[in-house]
Amino acid sequence: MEDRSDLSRLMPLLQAADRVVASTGSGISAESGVPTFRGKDGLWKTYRAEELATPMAFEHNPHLVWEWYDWRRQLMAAKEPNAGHRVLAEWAESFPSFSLITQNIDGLHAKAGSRNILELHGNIWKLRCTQEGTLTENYDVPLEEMPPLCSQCGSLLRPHVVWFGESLDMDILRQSTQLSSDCDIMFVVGTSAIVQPAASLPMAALEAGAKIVEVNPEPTPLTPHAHFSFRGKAGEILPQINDSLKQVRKIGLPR
Ligand code: BJW
Repeated sequence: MEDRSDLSRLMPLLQAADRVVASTGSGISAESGVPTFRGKDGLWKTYRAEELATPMAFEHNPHLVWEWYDWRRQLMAAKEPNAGHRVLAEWAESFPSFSLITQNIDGLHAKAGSRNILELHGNIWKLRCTQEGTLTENYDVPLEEMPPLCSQCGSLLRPHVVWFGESLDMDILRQSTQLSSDCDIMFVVGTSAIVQPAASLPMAALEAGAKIVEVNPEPTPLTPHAHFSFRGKAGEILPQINDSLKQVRKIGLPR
């Protein structure tokens, strides 16, 4: 059986690839110290998602939900991107076309230097007026008023994130689906691959004939479908892949 973690098999594909997409989840930020959602140290081992990350929870108790987000903002503000984020930022210049799609709201890809990031689940550093829908960037930690109110109309602000049962931004989802269906290689990094519709993007890529490269210390529902499966941390595996790619570009593929 083929070794699905064989870098020498991946290199020719990567060297020839014109359109590369990376789709990331909370696992890529784990080495920066941002907790993932599920798993043994996941955020929701301590906080129940149904209580906090839903529109109903916010309607019922905005103060409690905002306390959770304010705590997470404080935690994230102090974190720095890691080697995994930095490789993906570098890849914008390494391929004819490179696109970055993330489920993360922490802003660490941007902090690493990535641009034009498709943020499927929003961004914790943006606040949205519940009345007018206007967006404001806000980096205050902790927030000055709790819960925060719109400076224009005085209505309640909410985090600009996508909660369970809410629709994703249609334009971002459309672009992400299009890029996934049009790529040669898709890297799927640090996601449990269970939350929809994000989990459907690699399947769209697969159906369109792309190669799937998964980077995750644990198996996921995507693993059986992936052409390559690197079982390890993003901050270690992505630099290894990047170093091999640079080597191959410099001295050519071994005969
Ligand atoms: C490492 C690592 C290292 C660790 N290196 N890797 C039944 C009822 C109601 C709804 C549904 C239903 N069935 C399906 C749905 C739809 C629902 C859904 O998918 N639910 C599933 C749980 C089944 N989806 C939605 O509701 C979405 N909207 C939607 O579908 O609208 C239409 C609709 C409406 C109503 C009904 C049905 C359809 C919206 C989803 C929004 C998700 N929002 C959150 C919160 C964002 C805000 C916030 O952060 O507070 O997004 S939930 C949470 O999960 C967050 C994440 O982006 C998302 C994905 O998590 P992720 O990133 O994969 O993290 P983990 O923890 O799951 O995995 C981490 C991975 O990293 C692990 O695999 C580790 O091994 C790995 N790892 N260290 C690399 N160093």
